[in-house]
Amino acid sequence: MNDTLKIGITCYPSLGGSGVVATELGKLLAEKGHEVHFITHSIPFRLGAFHKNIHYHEVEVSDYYVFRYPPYDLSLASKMAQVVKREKLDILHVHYAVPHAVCAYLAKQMVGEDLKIVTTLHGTDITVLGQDVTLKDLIGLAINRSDAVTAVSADLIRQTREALDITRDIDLTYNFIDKRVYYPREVAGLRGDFAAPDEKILMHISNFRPVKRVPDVIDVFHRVNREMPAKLLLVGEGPDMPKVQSKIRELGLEDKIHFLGKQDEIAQVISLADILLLPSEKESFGLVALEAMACGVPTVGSEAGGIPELVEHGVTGYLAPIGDTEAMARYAAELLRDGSKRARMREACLERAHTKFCDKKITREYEEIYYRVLGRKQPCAIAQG
Ligand code: GMT
Repeated sequence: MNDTLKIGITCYPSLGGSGVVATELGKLLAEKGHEVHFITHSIPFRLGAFHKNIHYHEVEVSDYYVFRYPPYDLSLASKMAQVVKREKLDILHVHYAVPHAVCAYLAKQMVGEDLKIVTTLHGTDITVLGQDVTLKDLIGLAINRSDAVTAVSADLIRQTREALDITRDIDLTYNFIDKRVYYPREVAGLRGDFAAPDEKILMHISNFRPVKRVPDVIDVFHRVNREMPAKLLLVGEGPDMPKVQSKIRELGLEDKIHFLGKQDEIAQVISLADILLLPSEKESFGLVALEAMACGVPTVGSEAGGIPELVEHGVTGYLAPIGDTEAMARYAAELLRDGSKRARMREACLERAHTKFCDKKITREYEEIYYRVLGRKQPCAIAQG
């Protein structure tokens, strides 16, 4: 029997941290010799270079004129079943419950019990959609029928139990970053493009959805800027952009804030910052804070969801209650004034990112789950790899 596995991965390929983590996991699994099959509607944006163990299967959706809405979920379930049968996959690992875990359940009905399903919960699939009466029971079904369920923070496990009345085991598997990509970059030359030598740089990166509370970012920056020369760099875009722009105009901060839009080279961009701001209202994990941590940049943000499991208050950043922009600004200003504290935090950030959230460690945790649900013994070489 071959020791390595054949793993299908489904995720949102074109947006969000869940897609990033799923793609990075697939790449690391492939590097370890597993055969990885992405089953998605487009090529995951972080997939990068060709790798012999990585395959991509595009989900095509019927546009038959009778359908008012193209039946993506049904096409995905059928595609999953086809790929499982043809490629003899052992596992389908789906990221984000809706619709992926539901589709995987349907695919399993088509191919039989030998197929094992691992579902990873990422955030609003539980904290928002789990409250939606039109989806709640379906999400509960998909979670209960998965062979293993993982969540990216202990807080998300707690919320899953509460929102959906789930009692089954859920494994905690934190998100991770690829340390070959996320490390402090040399950007001294670039800093001058955005800030004068005496100015501090604060940064926010998100999809500008209401849950991110980007107006709070502006408020925190406004308070910090009253105390010291500073610039704010905003990375990303999304629905709250008009609200954010009008708040900036209202406060007369146009000259102090740069919009960088969507960026690919996140490690390089984050390395420009002295502090990352993350005042979210919901955040099951907050991958961007881990990306910043791995680049040596502390986060000042809210205590929402899983953020306190990632950012250790007073050690790798500072956290305040959701909406308490005054406290966040106070913490940010204190840290920006104190160079030696920033240097200590930077070291603590690097240490924490590379130990607790180490890519190799977390890939091994997922592999252990795969072998467990398959009832197979994990080969030593893979466990130690
Ligand atoms: O749940 C979402 O709104 C989107 C999702 C995503 O695809 O980025 O974000 C969630 O998953 C990320 C990866 O695990 C986490 O880092 C984010 O904290 C989480 N977002 C929320 O909980 C709002």
